[in-house]
Amino acid sequence: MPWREVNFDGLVGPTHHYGGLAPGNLASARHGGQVSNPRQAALQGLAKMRWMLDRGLPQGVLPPQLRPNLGALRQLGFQGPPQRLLAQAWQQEPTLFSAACSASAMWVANAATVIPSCDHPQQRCVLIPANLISHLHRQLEVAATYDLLRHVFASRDHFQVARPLPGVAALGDEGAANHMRIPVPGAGALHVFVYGRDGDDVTGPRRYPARQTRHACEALARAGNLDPKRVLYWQQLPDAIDAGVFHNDVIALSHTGVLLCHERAFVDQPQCLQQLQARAGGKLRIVQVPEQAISLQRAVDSYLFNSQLLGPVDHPMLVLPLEAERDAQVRQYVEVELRRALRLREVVYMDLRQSMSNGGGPACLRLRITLHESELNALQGRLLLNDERHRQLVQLVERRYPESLTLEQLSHWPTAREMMDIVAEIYGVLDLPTRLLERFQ
Ligand code: SUG
Repeated sequence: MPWREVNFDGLVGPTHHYGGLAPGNLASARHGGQVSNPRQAALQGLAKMRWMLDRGLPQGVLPPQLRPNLGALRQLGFQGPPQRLLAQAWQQEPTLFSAACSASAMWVANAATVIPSCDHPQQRCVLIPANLISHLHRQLEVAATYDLLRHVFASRDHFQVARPLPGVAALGDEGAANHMRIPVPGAGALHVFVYGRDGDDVTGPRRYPARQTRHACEALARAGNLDPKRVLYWQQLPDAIDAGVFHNDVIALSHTGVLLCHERAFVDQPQCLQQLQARAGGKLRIVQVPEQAISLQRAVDSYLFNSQLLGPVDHPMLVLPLEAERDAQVRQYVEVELRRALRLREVVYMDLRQSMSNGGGPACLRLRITLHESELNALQGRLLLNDERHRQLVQLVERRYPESLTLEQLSHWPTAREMMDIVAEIYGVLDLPTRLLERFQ
């Protein structure tokens, strides 16, 4: 098989904390201010990567970004040597300080939109970093993500790393979390782009922000040179956004030949699904979870849809968060209905509670990139995991990551510097140049 789907998971950074920074993301709001455990957070993510390796699935890793982001604090007007800069920012603007310390780059499903070379007329894999303009702490990821992707996917023969879309509200883009690439067995792939807002449209959500726009989706499809006949644009149901569906991957997921979604995910859903099936020549398995079986609210609270469908198309595996198992109604639905409807060979519930408390489930933590064998060989850095590299990362985390962290601790320069050193060590393990860290200084 020359093309393979590789899951690149974001390694949780040592400054992982609960900033309460993301309105509309209910878990983030609920846990804001709690004490975090960065070590456990990173180990939980690494355990998911280990599970993938044990099943022979290719698994990559993307490093955390350097935090606290001193460069961003300077840009925000704080001055002086690091100890003064950090102390002032913490005392005067704790929310800005939290944003500059956020480990949110771990949710790499928001890092970029990816169009693999098998879908591209010139056989180029296109990566478009998301502009993440909806929140400061997320927007601060963008420049470094761009630099990282430019380094890792440097080969011009294989890859094109585009610039993020211009950072204006009309072009809000949150990456792969709002894009479903659905390969149709024997007939190429279809691309569904999901948006929450279309221009000045007044039919959008009332309580919470819509993060992705239709204009952004259209620009992404153009940038990826996609054949318009293979692209669909769907609007998120405003009620779903208001119920906490801040990204499409909180309410729908796809795999080769499969779409699984809640009944109340999209505007004009019956027509959307009909059109999709027609474009696929009737070859898709589309499973809708009815409101009566699992309410929208239950779906958001359990993160049922923020799962990963993996492996063989006939009998895939499903990776869900532990929260889905803990809800008896959801578990029952998975074990009976989904096992049958998706012909699942294995169901596993992963403890990712440290990330989940910030609204980041299994699917948020990974960016899917379908790569040709020759592209895999062209990657720079040691980002593809094997037993040895996985072990190195686990040991590093166990040796250096803090077990408990409050934001205030990061306002002390020695602690902040220690966190920055840890990230530099991770770059060493992954064979990434430290020049990629310079823009934070
Ligand atoms: O953007 N949480 C992230 C979670 C991203 C989940 N990603 C996907 N669904 N693909 C967000 O809302 C919370 C950070 C804090 O509150 O400290 C946060 O940014």
